[in-house]
Amino acid sequence: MRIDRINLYSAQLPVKGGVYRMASADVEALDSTLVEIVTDDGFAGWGETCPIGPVYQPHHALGARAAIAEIAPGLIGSEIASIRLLAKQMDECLNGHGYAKAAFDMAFLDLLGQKLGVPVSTLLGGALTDRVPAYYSLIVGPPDETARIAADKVTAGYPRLQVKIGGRNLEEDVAVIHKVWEAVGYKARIAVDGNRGLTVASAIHLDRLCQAIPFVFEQPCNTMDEIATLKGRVTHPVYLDESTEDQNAVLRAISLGIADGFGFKVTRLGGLSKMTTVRDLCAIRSLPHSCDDAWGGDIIAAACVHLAATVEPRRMEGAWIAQEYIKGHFDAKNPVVIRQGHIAVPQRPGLGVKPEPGMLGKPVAIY
Ligand code: 0XW
Ligand code: MG
Repeated sequence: MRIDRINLYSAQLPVKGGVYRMASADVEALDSTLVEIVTDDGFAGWGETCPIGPVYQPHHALGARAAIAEIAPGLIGSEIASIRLLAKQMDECLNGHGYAKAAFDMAFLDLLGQKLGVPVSTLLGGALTDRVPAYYSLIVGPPDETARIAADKVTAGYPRLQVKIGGRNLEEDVAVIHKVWEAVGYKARIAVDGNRGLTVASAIHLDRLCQAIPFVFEQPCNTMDEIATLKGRVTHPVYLDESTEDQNAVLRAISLGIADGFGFKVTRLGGLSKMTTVRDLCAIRSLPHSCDDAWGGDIIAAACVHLAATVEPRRMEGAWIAQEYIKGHFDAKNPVVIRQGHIAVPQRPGLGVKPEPGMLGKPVAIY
């Protein structure tokens, strides 16, 4: 099974409802990048990377495609057998750019799974469940409306809610947290996500003003150093998300003892294969985490769910997929869907999803 051709596609994903609002940015449409690896024995493997705009992380759509252009020619003719060898080959073509390499890593695993007749979750060590919990992300919004949506989502079956805050006055952020708690109470676990938007001082005030509400405080401040200063000064558990830019950042946060859990994103960490390492580090220290990505269609959704299925359920914070905020699916026959707040793990070989032929239009590049 050798790589014969690589097709590169771009897909526009408008945000359902108009805008997705976070402290760090408002986004209205996302530009997703997909790779299709075609092999000499007639298989096609898919990968995807979809930064949520150019300012959320040091990632952007054109950057992903430029990195792929640097790597793809060097992969033609390679055998799909050892994922580690393929990773080494990618590193020999381009330093860094894990979020672009992640799309290839997904496609390699998709191909290997199809060839061996096993789902990707098996290649990642094996599934512990056939259904993973999802969580709903409530965008930065007015307190009453946010609380109403929160209650609806709990009724719909979501076991966890993420409440976005930041980028506005403290009073509104505190009010939103109280209102959501009054609306859902213990019926859902709550994460309050600052998306890097608070100062250390605001984070400390918010923590005290919401003292009795059990939530985890996700990425309140911009840098890992700022977050490190919160240790011992806030009472809510602190989770890192955007600061964990690579495996080393995760290792550092765990060894410094400054993270009580994580929001992990598959592409940011360099792909599913690299995610298995941080998954296992978290297992050693009993640290909970999610399995998310910044955005994306069915390919990224499937990747997150396969990985989530391999995490010990008591530490699984949920898989976030963009389904609630995008229209339709790349794979209408076998879509990755949230039902009653949970997602069935694809059981077909490989990722178990394929964009319908022709739906992505012509490739933007062929290697
Ligand atoms: C909820 N998410 C996983 C989706 C958006 O990219 C933001 C992100 C987060 O937790 O920050
Ligand atoms: Mg987050």
